[in-house]
This record gives sequence, C-alpha cells and structure tokens, in this order.
Amino acid sequence: MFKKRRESLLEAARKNGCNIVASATPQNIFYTTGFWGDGTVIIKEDGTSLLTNPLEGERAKKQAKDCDVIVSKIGKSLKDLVLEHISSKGKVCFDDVKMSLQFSIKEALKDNVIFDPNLFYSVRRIKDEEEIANIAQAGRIADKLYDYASVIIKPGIRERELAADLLAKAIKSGCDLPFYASTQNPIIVASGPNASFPHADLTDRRLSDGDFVTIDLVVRFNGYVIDTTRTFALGRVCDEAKKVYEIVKSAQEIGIKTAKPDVVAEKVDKEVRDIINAKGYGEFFVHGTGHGVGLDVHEPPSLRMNSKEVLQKNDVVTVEPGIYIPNKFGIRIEDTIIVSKGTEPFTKFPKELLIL
Ligand SMILES: [Mn+2]
Repeated sequence: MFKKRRESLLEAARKNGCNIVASATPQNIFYTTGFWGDGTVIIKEDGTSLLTNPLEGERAKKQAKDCDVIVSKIGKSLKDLVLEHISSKGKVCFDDVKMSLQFSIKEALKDNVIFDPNLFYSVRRIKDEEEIANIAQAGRIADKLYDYASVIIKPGIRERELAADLLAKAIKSGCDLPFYASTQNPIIVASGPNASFPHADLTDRRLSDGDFVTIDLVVRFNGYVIDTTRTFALGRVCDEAKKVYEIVKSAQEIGIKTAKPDVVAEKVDKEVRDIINAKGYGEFFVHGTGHGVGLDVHEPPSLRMNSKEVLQKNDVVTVEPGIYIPNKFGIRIEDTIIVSKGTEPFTKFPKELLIL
C-alpha cells in the first residue's frame, strides 16, 4: 500500500522533472509511512527514509513502515540532516514547508529543488480501499453519535454540555478529533439564532422549544476524517424554518446525485445553488457546496463556483448546502460521499426533519 502510494508520487514528480519527493507535513508523512508526527519523509526510487528528531524517534521507529528511520542527535538540527540526505542525489519536489526551512533548502539545493504543495494533494485525492474503509468506519461512528444526539437533545441542555457529551462519546468510540483552523472546536453545536453563523462558536445557550439545532461533526478514524451535519428541530418550530429545511434537503439530494465521475465541480455547486436561488434564499447560502475530505478536513477538490476541477472516481467530497437567516436560525445538511456511479453517503442517519 505504501509502496503504491510512493510510486504514484514519484510518477507525478517525474512530470515536474524531479526524481525525489520530500515532505515535512504530518499528513503526508502518515500517508507514505504510517507515522503521524514531526519529521521529513524522503522518497527515492531506491527507498524511503524518515528523518526525525529524538522527541519522535522511538514512536517513529515503532510506527513507520517499510522505510529507514533516521534520528538526529540530541542538540543537532533536523534541517542539517535533511539537507545531507537530499543534496546531490537529483532533483527534489518538496511539499510546502515553513518559510525558514524553505529558504535554507533553496540556498543549499538551488535549481535542484521545487516546492509544490499540490503534488501530494493530487495523489491523495483518489482514495484507495484502505482509506475508504477508514472513512466508512468514521461514518458509522458519526451515525451512532447522531442517534445519541437525538436522545440527549432536550429543552434546557446547554450547547456546551451537548458538545461535551458528543465529544466524549466520539473518543470512547475510537475516534480522534481533527484540528481545523477556522473554528476553535472540532464539532459545531449551534442552536436557535446562533446557528445562523455557519461556523458558530460554542456557547452556554440553553436549547429551547422552537429551536433548530445544527450539529456538524468532524471526527477522525485511523487518520481519516468524516465531515457531516444534521439539523434537528425541537418542539413547536415555525413554518418558515420548516420550509427552509425542505429546501436545503432537496438541494443536498440534487448535489449528491450530480457529484459523479467526469462532472466539473462547479456544476455540483450550480445545481444546488439553483434550487436555493429559485426559492428566493440565494443570498443566505453564503458558502461553497462542498470540499474534498481525507487526512485533512478540507482538501481538493473544491465544490464551489468557478471550480474547474473534474471529479474523479473515488474522490471523497462533502455536499453541504445551508441557509442562514441572521438573528433567526440556520439550517445545514452535510454528507461525506464517495464519487462513483452509484453514489452513497458514508453517513446513513436520516435526513427527514426530526422534531424532538
Ligand atoms: Mn464540511
């Protein structure tokens, strides 16, 4: 499995005139060795090395597969070790790295290095069997979390309590929690007017009769992320919100149906947006329709306006329209799906409006 991924990366790098691939990004190190942590992976035609520091050394030796793990000496810089291993061996395609490291590498290797963050993303886009199995398992756990949410959502419970209970259950169920820079928490629990912010912060607000409650779960299984959202209703909800829920639901269904191999990504966004526009809510659908998911919460391809990327079989993407009425309510429905002829979301939890 790692062999195949490394070969695909080397093949992609050859198109850029390079014969070595290197990355210092934990996701990419994990993708090519099975170790998630600090270090630099260097992939050559004759073998792969993982260079790391004493802090990570023992864990890296235990977890990294089919590669030489080389640990720098205490007090020595990992940068020097990296330069030693890639100099004069050919031309390197390096993943994006910190500016300071980029400067030293460029100074040492001159024309023998290029920096291309898209190389790994282009290969990581198409998921293999093992990756799909991990995302599917994350999806099954997310379904369990929604079952649990539908039991504990009650008038009077605070957003923070609800989030804490769901996070605890996620971790106990074998999930890890991804980091995602745009929000301070890995999951969003937003009720009533707070849900009109697509990236709502957690508050101490107590749920009350008539609320819509958005629960956006982003959990990781074995490295791989599922990103999914359900919006629940509580008690006597108003007719406008019910109507909006049905619009979001039908827009999301069309999005899933449209996301097939060979379709240009912007078409998925357009089909979804057309439905919401036709109902007069276009100005309240304030984000793109979806994004790729994998080792990152957000990765290519992007399903938004003007996205010319062509969807391919075994792309894993989200479809997540939402309508957000300021100061009133917000509704989003999101699934992570695999792009194939008969597309099925990884999460099976029902999308019919559930009034608790
Ligand atoms: Mn998402």
